[in-house]
Amino acid sequence: MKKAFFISDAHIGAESPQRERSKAEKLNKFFDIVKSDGKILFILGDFFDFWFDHKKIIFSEHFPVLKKLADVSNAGIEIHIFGGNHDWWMQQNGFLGREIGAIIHRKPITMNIFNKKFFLAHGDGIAPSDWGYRNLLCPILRNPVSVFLFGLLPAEWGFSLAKLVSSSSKLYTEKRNLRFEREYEDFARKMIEERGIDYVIMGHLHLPLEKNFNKGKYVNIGDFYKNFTYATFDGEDIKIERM
Ligand SMILES: [Mn+2]
Repeated sequence: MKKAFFISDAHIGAESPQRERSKAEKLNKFFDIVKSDGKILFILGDFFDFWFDHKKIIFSEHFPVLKKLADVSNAGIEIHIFGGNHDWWMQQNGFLGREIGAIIHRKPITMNIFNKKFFLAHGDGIAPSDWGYRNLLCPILRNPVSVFLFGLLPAEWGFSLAKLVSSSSKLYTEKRNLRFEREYEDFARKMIEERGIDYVIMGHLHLPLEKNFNKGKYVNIGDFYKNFTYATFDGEDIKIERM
C-alpha cells in the first residue's frame, strides 16, 4: 500500500555549503522513496531555514529542492507544506502553491488520512510556558504591516537580515525545547483523550519521539539536518525512520 510521509525541520540553507550538499543528497534519496512508495507528503514546517514570497523572486539556495519537489508533485503525489516559525511567510498564491502545486498551511490542521484522524502541526507555540513567543514575538513578525515592510526591502538585504535572526533564534530555541518536551506530550495526550485524535504529529523540537497512549499515539518526527528522521504511515502504524 502507498504510504503517507512526514518530514520537517530540514532548515535548508542554514548550514555550511558542504553540509547543505550532504543534506541535499539525503533529501534526494528521501524524495525518491516518496516518489515510489508515497501517496501523500506532509512537510511539517521549518523545511526551509527561511521563506518569503516575493512576487518575482525565489532564493537560489532553494532551487535544488524546489526542482525535486516539482518532480514529486508531477509524479502525482499530493504535497502539503506547513509554515513553521522559520518559514511561516509562505502563501497559497506564492511560489510553492502556484508552481509546485502544494497545499499551504499556516496553522495546525486535523485531517483524516487512510481513515485515521490526525492532528498535524509544526509545533511552535504549543508549550503553555512559551507564552512570550505566542504573545509577543509572533504578533510582531506575522503582522501584515511588518510583512509588507519586509517585502519592500531589496530581496538580498531582506534575506541576509532574516538569516541573521534565524541563526540566533535556532540556537535559543533548541536549548529551550528540551524543557518543553513534557508539555508537548501533555498537549498530545489531551488531543487524543479529549478530542478523539488517533495520531498527533509534530516537529519543531528536533527530538524524534514516539509515545503511545491508550487510544492513540504522539510522534515527533525529529528533524532532517541533525537526526535525518522522518515518519511514514501505511494505514496500520506510524513509525519514525532514519535516512
Ligand atoms: Mn520550528
